[in-house]
Amino acid sequence: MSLAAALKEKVTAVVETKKIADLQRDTVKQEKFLTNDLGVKVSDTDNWLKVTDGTTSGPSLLEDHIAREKTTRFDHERIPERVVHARGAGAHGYFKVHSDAAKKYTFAPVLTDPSRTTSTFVRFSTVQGSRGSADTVRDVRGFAVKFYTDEGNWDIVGNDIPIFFIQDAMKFPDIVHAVKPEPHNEVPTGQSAHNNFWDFVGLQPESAHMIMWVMSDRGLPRSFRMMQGFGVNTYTLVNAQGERFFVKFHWLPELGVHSFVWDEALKICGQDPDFHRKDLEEAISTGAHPKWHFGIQAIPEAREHDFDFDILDATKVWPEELVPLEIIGEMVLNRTVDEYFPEVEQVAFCTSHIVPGIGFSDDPLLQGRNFSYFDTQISRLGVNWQELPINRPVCPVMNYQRDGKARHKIHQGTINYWPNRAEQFKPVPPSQGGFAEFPQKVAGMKARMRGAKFQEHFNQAQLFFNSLTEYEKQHLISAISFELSHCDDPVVYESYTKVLNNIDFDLAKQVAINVGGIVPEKPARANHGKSTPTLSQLYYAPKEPTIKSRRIAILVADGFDLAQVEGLRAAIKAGMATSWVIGPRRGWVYPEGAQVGSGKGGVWADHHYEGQRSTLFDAFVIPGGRKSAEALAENGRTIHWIREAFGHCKAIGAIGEGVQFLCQAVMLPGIEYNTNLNSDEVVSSFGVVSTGKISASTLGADALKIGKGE
Ligand code: HDE
Repeated sequence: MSLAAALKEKVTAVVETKKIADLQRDTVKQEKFLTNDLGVKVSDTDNWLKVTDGTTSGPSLLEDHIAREKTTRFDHERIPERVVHARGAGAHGYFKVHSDAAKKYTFAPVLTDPSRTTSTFVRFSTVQGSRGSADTVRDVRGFAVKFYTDEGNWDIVGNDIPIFFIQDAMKFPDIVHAVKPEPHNEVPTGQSAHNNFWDFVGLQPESAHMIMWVMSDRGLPRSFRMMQGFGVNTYTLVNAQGERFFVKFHWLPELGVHSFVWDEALKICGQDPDFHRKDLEEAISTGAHPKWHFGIQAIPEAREHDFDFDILDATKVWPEELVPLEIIGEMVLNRTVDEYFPEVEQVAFCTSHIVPGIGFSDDPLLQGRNFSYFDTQISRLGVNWQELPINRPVCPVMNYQRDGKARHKIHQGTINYWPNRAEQFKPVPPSQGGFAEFPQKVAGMKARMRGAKFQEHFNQAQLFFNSLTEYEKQHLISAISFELSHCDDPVVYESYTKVLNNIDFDLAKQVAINVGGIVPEKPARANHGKSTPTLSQLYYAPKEPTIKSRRIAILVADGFDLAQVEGLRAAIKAGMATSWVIGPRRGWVYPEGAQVGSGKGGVWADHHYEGQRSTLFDAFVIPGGRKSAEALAENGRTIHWIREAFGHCKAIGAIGEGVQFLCQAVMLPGIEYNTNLNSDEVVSSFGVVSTGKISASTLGADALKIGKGE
């Protein structure tokens, strides 16, 4: 089914969750006629009311209330974009826990009742770019989840990276000003490659660990569906016995963690700036519903100080050897939005949205966030933003908060205060579900300070770098070199080399050489040599290789082998991937034996060779058919498709005469080809190849899967 057809079908799709049912209240049932905003039928929406002598048009009349309404509404269509995370995409889904295993940590039913299905809405985003910026830039990705629980809304406003740039919320305006476009010329868009950002992080070494992550392949996710998600901050859970635990929340993608190589990501920014947004829509609409496992790391209150880092410091991970990750549930996204603005643009997340059984910690970043999100929503959406359809809870809301701009609710009765003689909506004791703070003992002096363990910034940056594979390290070195090469102030790139020298001597040396910095003579600090497997993204490759939801291009010209193409498409469909025929024109392409232009007996090519680029697909197959292979070999653009895909380590398969074209295109005579694979085997081998994105030099011949003509 085409994407357009799949989206149409969704209009009548089954309502699955409470939130979707709730949204139906505001979903417009389409009528056949046009009205103004007040329901008066409109006879002409194309011509402003004018004075005319019957042949010429005279001045337009202010009196035209229909034209004025249309124009005024248009003039006010925009709201302020989010100050960060302006560019995003969203989808609906549901969350379930596998058992009541988390009861030892919390009494929150959303985390402990396996009979429940909780509606969720997720918004993914980039951080730096404005609303119209490209999807595939190097950046952190937002991963914000709203749970519409029966006890009220709970938000985990997280990222795809487990740590953050700064330790204290008071530094947030500074880091954001530094990374955003520079004030004098509003440059650059969607990039951190500029003087101000690297100046700031050079002077703020607490960001060193986060820089390692963003400059690694994590900064270039292949898809929102192939990213981990993290709550980042330290939250708390409280169980029925009143015991408290510090926790970190994790999302693990079913499809594994995968990234672009930098060259692909750069090109896609221009070739298809909406790549991630469309990828999410395509996967959900074609039935490959994105899924994440949900896990928690928990530390009992009594062990808070047992670690050599502060567990409330958001620039540190909790290594899984020290604090194991327990998988307790899963989330599936199964519905695209109906309309972007009321759902994705108006959704408002707040870290302060929690439900009984879940609590905050003294993490100084979280404490500031708890103030900032509510505040920012007032500026974006007005004080009654909680009433917007996408934000309102699925359980009753009853209180004495009233009025304000754009109030929707109408309360009956004479009372809008508490206490009142009628005892309307009474406070609920904790034993009956009322929220109560954990009775935490607090003593101390007021001071602007950070804890002693907050002063150490490089141990975990080193741990991360040491844990990467060789090719991941190379990618990271190239990324920092790219960024610092875009900084033209020597003070900036020279000082960042000094920061890197605290992490790894070779890393610092290589970057300094690449960007014209001062090459260090000795390490500023010894490398502790420790590593841990869970930090490399290769660790998250799916246990069973899969091609699910991958985009596979079949490159043909007239004269291709029809049986092979049909076999390939069936095998691709069976693996829940999508196949795309790329041909000399969009329209019918004819197999061996058929007359070109006869209008039947061919396959429909989805795109012309110039209509797409290799970067937009995960794998490629060239079927047999002598004439088809010869025509492909004579075309510069199709040769480029294959060479570029090979350079990006994509899986490439060929069958029959297609093998000859492939060998010619990549011009690598030393490669040993496996010529004994049939269509099914070629397609299933793609899963193996696509589990790790590694550089061409290290992957080499494995990227080529070549089959015989079956
Ligand atoms: Fe945010 N952040 N943030 N942030 N953040 C916003 O809220 C803020 C931080 C994150 O899809 C804003 O609604 C402060 C960490 C996501 O709608 C704002 C601090 C993490 C989103 C804000 C942080 C995030 C935001 C802007 C430091 C990862 C997009 C618009 C103390 C855990 C949510 C808005 C969406 C958005 C403030 C740091 C994630 C201004 C003060 C750490 C995913 O309120």
